[in-house]
Amino acid sequence: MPRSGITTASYIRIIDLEQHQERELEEDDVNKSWIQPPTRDSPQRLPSCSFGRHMIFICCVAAAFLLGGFGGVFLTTRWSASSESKGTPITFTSCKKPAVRREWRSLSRSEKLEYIQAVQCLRSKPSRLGLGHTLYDDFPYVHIHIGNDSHYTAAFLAWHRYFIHSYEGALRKDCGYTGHVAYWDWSLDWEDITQASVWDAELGFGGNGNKSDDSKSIHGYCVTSGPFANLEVPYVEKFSYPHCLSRDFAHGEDLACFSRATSPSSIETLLQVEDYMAFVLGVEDGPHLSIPRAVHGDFSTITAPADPVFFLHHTQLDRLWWRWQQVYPQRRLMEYSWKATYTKDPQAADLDDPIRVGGLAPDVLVRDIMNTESDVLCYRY
Ligand SMILES: [Cu+2]
Repeated sequence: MPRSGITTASYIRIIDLEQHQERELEEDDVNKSWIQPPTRDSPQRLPSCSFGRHMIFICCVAAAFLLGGFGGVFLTTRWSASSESKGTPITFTSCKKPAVRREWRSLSRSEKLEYIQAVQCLRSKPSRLGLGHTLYDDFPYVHIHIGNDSHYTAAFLAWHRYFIHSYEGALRKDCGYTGHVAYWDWSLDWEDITQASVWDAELGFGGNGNKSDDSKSIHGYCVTSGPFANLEVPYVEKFSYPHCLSRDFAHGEDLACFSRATSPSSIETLLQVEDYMAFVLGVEDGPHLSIPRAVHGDFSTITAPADPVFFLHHTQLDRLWWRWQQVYPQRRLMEYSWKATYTKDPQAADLDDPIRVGGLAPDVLVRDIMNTESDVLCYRY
């Protein structure tokens, strides 16, 4: 019997948390995934650089680039309710000395070890949501149950900004970490992201899945080296499916294809985008998806925060947004438009929309976190 993976999906017994019963993982469950990774069994590993419905968004981004020169307002007219009509950026009073988030490889040996130990510590703390898993597991849980609605909406960057902040809060308050979350600048590794220092077995998060390990995995193989070796992950998306932390690095053409969106020139192009919606889409469909597609395993599911590298990846995406905002801070620190949620008939996004992280941290409004140097956040890059 095949072990795991999409083509073998019908063999996986899962606990459906919504139906409260055990059943088989069906193809349809997997099709809800926002990555839809292939398996090693599929004849064609991935359609090379084209991804079904995501192509629509890529086309939107391309259109935005084109329209930019002629007044990109056309694209956002329907969703333009909130951004500039709400006036100038708010001045914050209590953020006097913002924390500076740093790139992973700039951390000293002891700083890296302190970060890794704090992440491991989350596994020894009870769920803040009162669920039967650890504080570590609260994050993938909240990402699938709440954060998923932010994908392909105005809230994508904002929701994840606050989600990372909540994670940093847990590392510091629950696990005594004295530093700040770090980012992985994959544009420095884009020629082979599988060789990046974040995968180090001692001063990183472990490397590729181990093909000779037979334990239950998802979309890859168990990570058996490093500080997160044989880490037990309770969920795959909304389902109970205890398995090991899994990865299966892409290689060859696939890897080259995925890595393109993380190259320095791609990032520079992205930072030139004028319009907020086009920028968010460009980040989400570009580098945001590249890394999960290259890593596979848990990272390629919506419970991706089960892989600790998720947070370094998303902090880098947050840094891109910060850099984009810093180009025209007066305007962009309050620029927020498009649709509010990923539903059939969504409302226009508004700066007064709530950001909820299910009790991991207090609810806030989008306007509270647009500026990283707000009283709520207080950090910079
Ligand atoms: Cu997400």
